[in-house]
Amino acid sequence: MTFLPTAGRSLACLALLVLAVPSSAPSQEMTIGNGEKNAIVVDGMTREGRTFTFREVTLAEPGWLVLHPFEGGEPQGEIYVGAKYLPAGTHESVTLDVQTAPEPAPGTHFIVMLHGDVDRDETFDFFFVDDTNVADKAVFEGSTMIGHVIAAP
Ligand SMILES: [Cu+2]
Repeated sequence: MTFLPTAGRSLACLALLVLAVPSSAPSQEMTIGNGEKNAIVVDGMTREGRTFTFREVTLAEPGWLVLHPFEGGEPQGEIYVGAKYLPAGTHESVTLDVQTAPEPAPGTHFIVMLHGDVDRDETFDFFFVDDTNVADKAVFEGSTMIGHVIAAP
C-alpha cells in the first residue's frame, strides 16, 4: 500500500483505504461487501442502546466482528469501538456492543467488518504489524474486504 505513503497509520486495517481509493484505481480494485465464505448480513440489523444485532454472520475461520467509528465523515480504521469473538461457522442473531464510545444516535455511521483471530488466542490483537495491518488482520476474499458501512438504526 505504498501509493498513499503519507497517510500511514490512518489506513490501518484498510477500512479507510477501501473508501479512499476510487474504483478506477489501477490494480488495487478493493471493495467492501460480503464474500462466499465470510459474510455479515446487515439487512434487518437492529440496535438497542449500545447493542447492535445482526441477523447472520458467517466466518470461514475463527475471528472477530469489529465496529470502527467515523469521525468528521471519515472512517477511522485505526481504532475500534467494539469487537466480538466468533468461532468459525454461521451464527444467527449476533450481538455486538459499542464498548468504548457513547451510545450512538440514530444515523451514526460505523464500519462493521471481520478480522481473523490469526494466532487463535481468542484475544483481539489490534496492534500494527505494518503500515496498514493489525496482527488480527482484516478478512478478505480476493479483493473484497468483508465489511459494510452501516448507519445506526
Ligand atoms: Cu477493521
